[in-house]
Amino acid sequence: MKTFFPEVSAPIAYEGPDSKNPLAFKYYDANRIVGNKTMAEHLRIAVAYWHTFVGNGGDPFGAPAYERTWDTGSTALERAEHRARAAFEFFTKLGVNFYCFHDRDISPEGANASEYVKNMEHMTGLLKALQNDTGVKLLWGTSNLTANPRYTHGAATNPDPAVMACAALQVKTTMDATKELGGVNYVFWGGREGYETLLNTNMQREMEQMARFFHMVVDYAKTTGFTGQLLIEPKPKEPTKHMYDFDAATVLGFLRQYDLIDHFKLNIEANHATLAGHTFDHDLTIASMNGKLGSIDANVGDLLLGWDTDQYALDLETVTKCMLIVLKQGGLNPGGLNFDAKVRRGSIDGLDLFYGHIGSMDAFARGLLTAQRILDDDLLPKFVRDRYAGYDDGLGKRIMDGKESLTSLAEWAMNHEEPQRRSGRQEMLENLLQSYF
Ligand code: XLS
Ligand code: NI
Ligand code: NI
Repeated sequence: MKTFFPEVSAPIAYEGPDSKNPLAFKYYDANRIVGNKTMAEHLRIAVAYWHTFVGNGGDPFGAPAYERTWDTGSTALERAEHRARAAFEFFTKLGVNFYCFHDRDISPEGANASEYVKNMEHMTGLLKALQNDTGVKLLWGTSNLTANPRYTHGAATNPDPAVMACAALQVKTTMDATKELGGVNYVFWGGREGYETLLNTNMQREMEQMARFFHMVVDYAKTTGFTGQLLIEPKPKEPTKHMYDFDAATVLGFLRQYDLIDHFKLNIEANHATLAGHTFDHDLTIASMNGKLGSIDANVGDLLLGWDTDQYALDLETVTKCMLIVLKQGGLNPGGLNFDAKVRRGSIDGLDLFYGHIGSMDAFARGLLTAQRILDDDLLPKFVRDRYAGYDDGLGKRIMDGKESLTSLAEWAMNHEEPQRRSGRQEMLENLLQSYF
């Protein structure tokens, strides 16, 4: 049988922190028990089909830069088949259990709607067979509602309802495929759900359209018995200047306003959080404290560049803070860590795809181990708990129990000394965090 990654002959093995083998894991040890489950169960790592097998290294200044061994075949469908076989060879050799796709990543759009549906059915059949052969599972599916020029002014938020109908066809078809493949989540990222200028835009109507669309999605999932978790992935800008799903807090407000809050969770992407002017752990925390952190797009941006560079996350502090939040909420299942990341344009070999994933899998494994140690030691969490202890009893508890009023508190302040000031100990805590690395 043809192999697409001949440079990697055996599955990537765990060799431990002292290994200098670039094709080995130093920290990611799938079956190692951390706390109450294995590393693989904690991390639920997924490969992103689009960046890894479709991305061609092209950018606004240059043509495609990669020559992929799987990008061969006389028809688009044949090329899609080769790509699928390459993808499953990659998953197996890397040793990951999950993958994620957009409809257009796995299957050619075709010349019209019925060709689109036919191609999707064909490719779903092939992916199902490959899943059965390898045991690799689908973490989530999604529809690409950004690339086709018909979506220039939005999909569900387009002023033309005929465009919403096209989006409906894609979401219905992709959700059917996701269900058929046993996918446990379905993601919505609204890249063109937003606007460029209010001179031509009725924002209120567009938001109402988007809400209606999501209600139709919820109804469809119910009637077809798709039980996967529905997820919305916030992003503030790019490709559209103003995007409605700006960040976690904005999406939560939208879901509450339009009575959708019970049906969706969030898929938080690191690079999107930083584009919104937040840190990754800020948006993770907003989602998690609302019981809505469903899944994660694990990547990182470049703070010197102002766009979604989608790089493999390596920074230990960032990944540790992420895993702390995940551990504290008891895990991500059925979500996971989708590596929504790509190699740089100059990294032209298939082998580079392995290096990118290996490095970031190791980083998240270290992040997990470090976060578990931090929780076990209970020094950092205890500091935060103690900081709010005033609200655990006495005056603070009475306030939170609704037993005080503005008047009674004012009187309390009149009868007491100025509050004692306390240091936030930021530098001490930063040093403590460093001591774990
Ligand atoms: C783009 C998004 C996209 C989603 C899936 O910025 O990250 O890749 O994850 O549509
Ligand atoms: Ni993403
Ligand atoms: Ni992104």
